[in-house]
Amino acid sequence: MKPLFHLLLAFVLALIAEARAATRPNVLFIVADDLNNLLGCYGDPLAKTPNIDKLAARGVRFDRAYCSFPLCGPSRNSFLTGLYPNSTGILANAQIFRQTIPDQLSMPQAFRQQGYFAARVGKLYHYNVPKSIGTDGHDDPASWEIEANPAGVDRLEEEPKIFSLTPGQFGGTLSWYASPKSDADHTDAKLAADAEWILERCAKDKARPFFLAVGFFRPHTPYVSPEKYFAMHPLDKMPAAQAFTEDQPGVPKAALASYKKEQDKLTDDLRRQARQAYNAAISFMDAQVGQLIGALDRLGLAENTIIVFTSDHGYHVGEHGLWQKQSIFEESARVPLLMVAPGVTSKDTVAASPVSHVDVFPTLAELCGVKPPANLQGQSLVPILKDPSAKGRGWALTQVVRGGGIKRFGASAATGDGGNQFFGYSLRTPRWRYTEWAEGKQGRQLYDHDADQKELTNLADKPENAATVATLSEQLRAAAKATFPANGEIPKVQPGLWAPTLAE
Ligand SMILES: [Ca+2]
Repeated sequence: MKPLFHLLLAFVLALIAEARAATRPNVLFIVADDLNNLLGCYGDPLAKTPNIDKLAARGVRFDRAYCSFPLCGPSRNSFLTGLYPNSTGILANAQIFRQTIPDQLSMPQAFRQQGYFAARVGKLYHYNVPKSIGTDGHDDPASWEIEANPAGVDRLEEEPKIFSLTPGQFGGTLSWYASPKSDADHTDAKLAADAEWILERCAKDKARPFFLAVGFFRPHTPYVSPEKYFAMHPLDKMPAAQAFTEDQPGVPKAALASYKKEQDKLTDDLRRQARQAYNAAISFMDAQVGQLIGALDRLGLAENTIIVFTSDHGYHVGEHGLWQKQSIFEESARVPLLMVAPGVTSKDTVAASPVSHVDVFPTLAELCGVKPPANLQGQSLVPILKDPSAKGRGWALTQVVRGGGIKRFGASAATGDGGNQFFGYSLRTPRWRYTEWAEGKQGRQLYDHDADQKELTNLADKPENAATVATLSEQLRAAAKATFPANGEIPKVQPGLWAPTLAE
């Protein structure tokens, strides 16, 4: 009798474990690199993004979602830990929070520790693009059980053919190439294929729910994609004069400090080409999102899988005379954010209240019954997912570092020996964007989004706005103060802690 009883007990326990696993939803977390909101579902008339648009229609599209810092490394360390950069201590690229707050649980690590299978395909923490493609980048091994780092022809063969504003440089410089090779030859398609391979195995073995994070490298420079995506965006349809520099006299110098001298080389023709290549890279990445969601549907996983799609930060394509990232104007601070949560979200809904990347971790934790670390700084978006008209916190804060030269700021900011460096903080409410540089000592900006969505008229110094500025300034300072850890100190990079070294 005894062995039979034990057998029966084991059987019942296995059934209970399986039932519990089945009730916990999977997570498919998709991040694009340097993608702004120039997408069909966000109303861009030039975008060709049918797959991302279809994904948006499956759930909630957050219309006002913002990164916490418009640069890869600081932003990714922030949303993967659910802490603002002032609490991760990561204010520059090429670092990982294990060097500053080594005991902090990352989002995928928390899921892992509580029964999830966590896997990474491509860029989740910081990578040097394109040089680190095919490596682990500045990854956190504790976050994942499996990592996949495929590299395609864009990294391995085509670099000598890429046009660049500064020849030979691709990662931080506007650069592009229409490749004669197929989708399948390129890195992002290989990522989608690897992710599909993992999904196939997850579909066969449902003992544990999964947290699959897929980080595409496009549309980050170099804008390399197959020729057919360039053909989808004819050059003569691309805007030439994208630089709206009329507003520059009314703007603090720090607001425009992400400007790069090499961008003076841009002619109208080159601006058209750059925009074509950026749009093409988005369309190529969109096709890979389609592959991924198609696999989820084909494998019968969609009904129990939460899907999140976002980008690490926004991106300028000429607004205010700026290109790329590291500004805290709307185009650089704003990110796409789509969430589909079966049984929670309704189809084709839009949430208008401002939300932040730091809200993603508490949201997924609540949806999946995962206990998050006690020091998370965001809000759960579950009430907004259920009712997209819900207000939530009602604002989002984005931060950037200035001073000491934008190229060099990273190293010293991270070690905390600030020098001449100062912060810019920008607060977004439903109506206003309000920005303070060095607590106002280096300037302020106020934009009324009800009247000026392109942020062309700085209202901060107009006497009639004094009361609005005072209210927003108080709100911004309280929000900024709450981005620090309890002891008020930005954690410093500690020598000897995990510091990934890469071949290049
Ligand atoms: Ca990025």
